[in-house]
Amino acid sequence: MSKKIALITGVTGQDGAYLTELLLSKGYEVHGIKRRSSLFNTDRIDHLYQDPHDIGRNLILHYGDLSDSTNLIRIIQQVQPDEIYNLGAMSHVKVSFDTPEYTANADGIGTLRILEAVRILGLTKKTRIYQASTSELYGLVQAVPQSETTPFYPRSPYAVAKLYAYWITVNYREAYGMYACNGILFNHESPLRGETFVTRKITRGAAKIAMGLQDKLYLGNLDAQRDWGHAKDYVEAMYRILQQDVAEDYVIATGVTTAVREFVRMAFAETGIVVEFKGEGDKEKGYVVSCSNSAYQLPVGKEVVAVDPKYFRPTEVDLLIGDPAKSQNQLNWKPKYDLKGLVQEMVAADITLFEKEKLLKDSGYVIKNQYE
Ligand code: NDP
Ligand code: GDR
Repeated sequence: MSKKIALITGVTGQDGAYLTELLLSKGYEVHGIKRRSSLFNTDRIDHLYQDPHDIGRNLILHYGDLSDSTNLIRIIQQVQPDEIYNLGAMSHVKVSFDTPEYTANADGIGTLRILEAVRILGLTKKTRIYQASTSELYGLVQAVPQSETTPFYPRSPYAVAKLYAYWITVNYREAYGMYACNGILFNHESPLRGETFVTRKITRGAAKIAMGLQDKLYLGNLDAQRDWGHAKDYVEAMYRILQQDVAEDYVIATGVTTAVREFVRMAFAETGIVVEFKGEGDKEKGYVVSCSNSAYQLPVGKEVVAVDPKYFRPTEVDLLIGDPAKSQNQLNWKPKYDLKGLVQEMVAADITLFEKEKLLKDSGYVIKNQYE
């Protein structure tokens, strides 16, 4: 049997990297769409990438953008994929308030462009499409836990764009009989998570503070509650969603929710620092209660976390907790990681990352600071 061909948009992102790894391990030929950038942007998949001159390579990258139908049609025509995973998106909720039109174009209309390309090229019976939908669709809490039947109430330009993408996927499935599905994925994280999402910001901050490379960590709303899983588990669910007899939409979640504040405590605890919070709202701060970190002793009472209202969102999503019953029953999907394991892996990876930085700093090299 000839090998299956997959096309991934957003291949350079967190999920794109784990999904590429998974599909390659299953014998797929994987094509990815990457954006042109003034710097290399393939860090997350460089370990999988093969020299373009190698014959028989099974990971092939194409330049493209979800805002440009011409390149999408050309690439899909050339690749003739069995499966398309549409993971490309401006995926930062807070930034979507700053770039709402671009977000609508890439995240909303971008999905239409993919569906329409498949239709125009006559591939509706051949190509299966996965759309990266999101728990942000639930937005303002209507009911918990949130399932496939819970009403949507998006709370950001990002979520509104993704709502369009959700429904246009359903519409193309119903109108043209396409195998097109939404995975409504709740937050999923990993050491590859973008540095400006809250979990990674916290694990990086905890690692740097514990190593004497940073003084304090500034955060926004500590009360928000999220259902956090591991990206490695979630790409397995994406794959399974496209292997069913009938195309359907699925919630992918752990069913456990945790506040940002608790994530902070867990991450610092991994470095030997016990943090306690005092105060309220934007006056709330996190203080060191004890420090058993052998490498770098922090004094008890030191303020290591503070709230900066600049990270608050104009409209917030307060509580997400998913009901994974359908995916457990129909996809036989169950996460392998729990939150503790996820936090441990993320903090350990960031400590390793900053050990390199510390070595350079101690040897007299200037380390650049990157703030968010
Ligand atoms: P990332 O932000 O890590 O990756 C996004 C990817 O999309 C990157 O490869 C990025 O390219 C690419 N991209 C951005 N804009 C465009 C564009 N205009 N055209 C083509 N590609 C573009 O996101 P994740 O991997 O975390 O998420 C994957 C998808 O799943 C996204 O659609 C996200 O909205 C959605 N999602 C994520 C969840 C999560 O918790 N991680 C939960 C639910 C849904 P570049 O590297 O050049 O920036
Ligand atoms: P989210 O993830 O908005 O849920 O979207 P993010 O990690 O950005 O925020 C989670 C919660 O933490 C609060 N928060 C902060 N967030 C950030 N980024 N920075 C901070 O300093 C901070 N302090 C508190 C936020 O207010 C929020 O409540 C992610 C993205 O991956 C989306 O693409 C995806 O669709 C959803 O998850 C599911």
